[in-house]
Amino acid sequence: MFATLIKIRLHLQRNFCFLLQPYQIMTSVNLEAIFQSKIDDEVKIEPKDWMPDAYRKTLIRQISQHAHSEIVGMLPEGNWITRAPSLRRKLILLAKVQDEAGHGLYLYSAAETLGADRDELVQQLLTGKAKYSSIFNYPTLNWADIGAIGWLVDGAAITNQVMLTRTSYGPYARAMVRICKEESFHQRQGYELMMAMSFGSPEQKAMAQDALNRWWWPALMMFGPHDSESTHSDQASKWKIKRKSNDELRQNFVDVTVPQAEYLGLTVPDPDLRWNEERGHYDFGKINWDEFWNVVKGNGPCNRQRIQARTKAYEDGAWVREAAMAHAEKKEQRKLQPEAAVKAA
Ligand code: FAQ
Repeated sequence: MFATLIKIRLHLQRNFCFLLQPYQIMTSVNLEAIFQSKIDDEVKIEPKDWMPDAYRKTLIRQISQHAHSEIVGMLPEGNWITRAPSLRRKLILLAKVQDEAGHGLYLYSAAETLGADRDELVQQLLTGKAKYSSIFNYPTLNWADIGAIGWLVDGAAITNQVMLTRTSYGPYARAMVRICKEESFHQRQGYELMMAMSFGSPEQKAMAQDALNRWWWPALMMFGPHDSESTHSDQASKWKIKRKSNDELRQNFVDVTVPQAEYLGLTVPDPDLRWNEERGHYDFGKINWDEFWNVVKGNGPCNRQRIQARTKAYEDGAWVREAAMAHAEKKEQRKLQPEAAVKAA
């Protein structure tokens, strides 16, 4: 009965708060309760809604890390655009890498709706203050790596991001709908490339196997630490930012991907991998968490190279930002003083 009364009160406050008299100032406890009730009722949180500072901070952290991952993620594949073996493959790869840039753009924009300053976020990436996905610190050594990235890395990304289309923050959820559609194309092009290699010559098949050997474990690490070690998961789940845990998503990915490797005739590099009839899932071996944390802390095979490349891109792009600012200023002036602007021109 008491719970029902509270629910009714929250409903009235949430939907009819404009009727409240000015003297009825809501306490932060009230605001938090209204916020949580919206989350519980699957109502999306929008930029102008009240939200706890910690929710805003968590989202800015996660969305900006995600945006950084997208634009750093352009580098390992971008490296192969000039060396793609045919015009068809070059076009596909070019389009995919451009898509990743677009994903970065939507995500930085989503972070800006939370009051984050985009330039500050980029500075955090370039100075090593902000994280980005560990996976992009591994090198692309042969052409089959491009297939393995599409198949495994985009495959892991979709597994995680389909959940994020239902995340509680509206702009992030909506950005993820489009991103997932594109990632799904990326995953298919990667698998199609792996099929061409695996069903090709013995040398091509060996390249595909080598790529799988090197990308399998880093792909499993993309889902983050075990649930027991995950610092943000509990709170992120209460706020429905996350709807599945790191380990649940990792297991989903393994269950879906192992039969795909079997179809290709490739061997997953894990001697402990076997189907567990009782659990209805694959059991798999231990992840090397020392390697994971080492990469996350900046000591992976390509961390320095990646940040150097992003820093160069940022510096080389300074004139574009300056020109855009000057153009925006001119437009603003024209709006304020249309006649003076015409005379000056
Ligand atoms: N790498 O408490 P949790 C893509 C950090 S996009 C580096 O479990 P959370 C598309 C974590 O930040 C791939 N750091 O954290 C593409 C936290 O550190 P902090 C990126 C990691 O946030 C394809 C600490 O460990 N996707 O691939 C990693 O609840 C091909 C504790 O971890 C997203 O960003 C990692 N793998 O869960 C592009 C999706 N894992 O911040 C180009 C959105 C964890 O306290 C080519 N993000 N950490 O200093 C998420 O879903 C979550 O942030 C997780 C981590 C699941 C990544």
